[in-house]
Amino acid sequence: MSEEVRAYGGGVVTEPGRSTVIVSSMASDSHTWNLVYLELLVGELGFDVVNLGACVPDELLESETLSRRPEMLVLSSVNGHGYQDGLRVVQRLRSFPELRSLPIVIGGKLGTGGPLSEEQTAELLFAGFDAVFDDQQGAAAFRRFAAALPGAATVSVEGA
Ligand code: B12
Repeated sequence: MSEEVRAYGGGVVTEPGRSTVIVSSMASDSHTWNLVYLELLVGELGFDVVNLGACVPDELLESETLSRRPEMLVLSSVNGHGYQDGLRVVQRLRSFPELRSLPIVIGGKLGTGGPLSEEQTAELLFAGFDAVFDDQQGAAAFRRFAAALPGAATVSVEGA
């Protein structure tokens, strides 16, 4: 039987047989519409989406990711602390052997001084992210990345 639960800042939408993607904020960030946007975008690509909501403690992010074994973890931050939160969180996640090969990406407004520098982006990648989607890039690069995952539906991402 399929399950469908939607809640403000913490929705779960599942259908049998589809791969799951976790969308989440990090501990410092209370913004929520970015997460709603991502939930819809990732859902359009054919995934079930678990939206953990805003201000997610590191421990909850770890336990949800370990127990749900998603196809991808998408982190979003827009409050300017995404660079610091992301560095901490991805290193913690990658310390679990089960999560070493999980695709983990981050996007949004990640720094307080506009777009991240090349050095900051490289640091996030070196710390364990598979991709960094700072706001300047728009959604097209992210859609291409997600659409290439094995569980994605066959959808056109041209012009996204
Ligand atoms: C509404 C809002 C709030 C509300 C949030 C309510 C809620 N329930 O969400 C409240 C009042 C709580 C709030 C608080 C704060 N806010 Co505020 N907020 C906004 C505002 C006006 C709109 C955000 C929004 O909902 N946008 C709509 C969603 C759909 O779009 P989005 O968030 O921009 O996300 C887009 C992209 O970033 C991208 N994206 C995001 N994540 C990801 C991830 C991936 C993987 C990808 C591909 C793309 C992606 O896609 C989205 C769609 O295009 C913005 C300014 C603005 N006009 O954008 C400031 C803004 C985000 N806030 C800001 C700040 C500074 C704060 C506070 C720190 C203010 C303060 N001093 O207290 C606090 C932080 C609280 C916290 N602990 O996080 C700054 C952040 C600046 C920065 N990054 O350097 C902004 C940009 C305002 C500004 N120009 O200074 N805020």
